Amino acid sequence: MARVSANKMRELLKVYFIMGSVNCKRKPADVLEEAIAGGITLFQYREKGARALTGEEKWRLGKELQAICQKHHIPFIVNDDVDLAIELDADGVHIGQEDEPADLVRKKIGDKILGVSAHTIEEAQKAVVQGADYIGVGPIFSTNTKEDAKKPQGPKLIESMRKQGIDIPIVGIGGINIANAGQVIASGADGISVISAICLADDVKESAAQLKKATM
Ligand code: TZP
Ligand code: MG
Repeated sequence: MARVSANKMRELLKVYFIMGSVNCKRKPADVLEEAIAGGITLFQYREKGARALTGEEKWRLGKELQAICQKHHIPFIVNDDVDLAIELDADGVHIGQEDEPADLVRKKIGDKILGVSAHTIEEAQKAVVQGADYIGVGPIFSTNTKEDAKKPQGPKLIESMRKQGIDIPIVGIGGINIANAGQVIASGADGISVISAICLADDVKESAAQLKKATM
């Protein structure tokens, strides 16, 4: 397969749901099924933090969630763990600035989707050169989900990246919910990525659907 086109990537980023066992109060497979029913467009398996699964168990949950994504034709992205992404033959991988350099990851994964977290214009420019298909920008708003999150940047960061000519697909992340999702899109993002706004919602399907509406 060829590299995903930028236009296709922009579509996939609309409602990007990120989740691991640590984020869920219920069975992750059920949460994912409901989120897909609500209309999410992309999924990232992010098994991270205290009490995160490791080894065989991490692999097994990944396999289970990937099968659900495949059934519904939702691309399955693995966070950080390039080896796991290759082992599972995932659709892509998402890496941060502390992970292996993006150009080396690109060499390892071939045409799979490559996402890179970027917090500054310089990081964004570098990700483009190194072969990212999209960048994740944030935290936009304050978040309780990521323990080591940087200071919230507000939608202005995305706006200034666009003004400075960064035209790669961008997804905003961090503290995004139904009420503020529109601001993120208005700032120039192609989509929103969320953990708690879907994972911890009373009605997961409805919340995913409302988030989707907010991006249109
Ligand atoms: N990276 C920056 S903020 C964040 C990550 C993984 C956490 C996003 O979680 P939430 O619950 O949508 O704020
Ligand atoms: Mg990382």
